[in-house]
Amino acid sequence: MTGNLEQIIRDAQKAVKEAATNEDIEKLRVKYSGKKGEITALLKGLKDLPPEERPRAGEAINKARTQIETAIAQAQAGIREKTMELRLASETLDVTLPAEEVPQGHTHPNTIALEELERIFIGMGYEVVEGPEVEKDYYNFEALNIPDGHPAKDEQDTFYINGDILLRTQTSSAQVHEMEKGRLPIRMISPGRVFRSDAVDATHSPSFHQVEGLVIDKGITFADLKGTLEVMARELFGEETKVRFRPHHFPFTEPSAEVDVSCFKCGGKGCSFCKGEGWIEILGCGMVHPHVFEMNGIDPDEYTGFAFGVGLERIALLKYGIDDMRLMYDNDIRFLDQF
Ligand code: 2U9
Repeated sequence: MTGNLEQIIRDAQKAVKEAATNEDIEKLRVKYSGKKGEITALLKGLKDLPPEERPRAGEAINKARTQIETAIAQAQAGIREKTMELRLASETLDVTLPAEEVPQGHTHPNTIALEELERIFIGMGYEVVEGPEVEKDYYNFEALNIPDGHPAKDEQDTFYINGDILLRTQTSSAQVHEMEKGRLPIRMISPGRVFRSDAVDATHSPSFHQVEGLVIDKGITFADLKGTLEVMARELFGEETKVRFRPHHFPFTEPSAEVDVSCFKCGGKGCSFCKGEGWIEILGCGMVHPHVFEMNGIDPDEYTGFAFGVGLERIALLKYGIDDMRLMYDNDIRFLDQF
């Protein structure tokens, strides 16, 4: 019996030593201490021994069981330790390696152009005031001297929501809200999205962005308008830029003008960019029409003012030499990545 036990212990210890995985160990535990295990069988066999031999045999078997179970527990601890070592080795971080590059977002060319315009006008003491995109006919047309039946109203293919509620066709509507507050003087720009029922092509979109400016104070003249837009043009397109005012007509300004800048590609000599003209049209402007003042409760004999409107996409396309406005709305990463 004792000889047999010693053999079992030796075999078990050898097998445990050779076991490489938790599964191997578990098999050995079952083999020796499981319900049908060798040690369990010996313990069950005690009852067949003469009663006087049972205590000694029982003690020997229990000692053997403890020895085998201790070997198993040690082997399990060893495997746990080895597994942890392998895991730590495989998860080791080299903190000196350069970090993986995370793709960065880019500022949209429209946003770059807007931020530049805001910087220029804030620098001249203007406030930036946004207004609602859904407007009443009054704020978009009537208060800007565009009554029902006026050709300018029919020309601007307006998206009507219902009755006299529409999607604004110009951000001047935000400036009417500001005039309505009755706080003068006003020095403001209104950037924002506008809507016109235009077919999409390289230079048109049913939704684009404007920045419109409005200055109202006592003694404001066309010279102030010219000086302001010259500063803007030089900041936007470079110190050498010249500005030209051509007479035009808008219902909300009188007199009105369209403004060209000298071509910043050829310096005004004429090239493919300015189509040989030497000049590039950038905006419309004028002195606020007396009717607009009267509609908004401002005395045109006491106050004068100027206004201008810039198409933001137009400025961005010109500045970055982009030849198709549709690129501005596609959100193609290959386009946006370049800014
Ligand atoms: C008030 C009175 C007058 C704003 C003005 C323009 C001229 C103009 C266009 C530029 C390109 C629109 O985006 S565009 O198609 N705008 O030419 N806008 S004067 O005049 C105002 C504004 C507010 C109270």
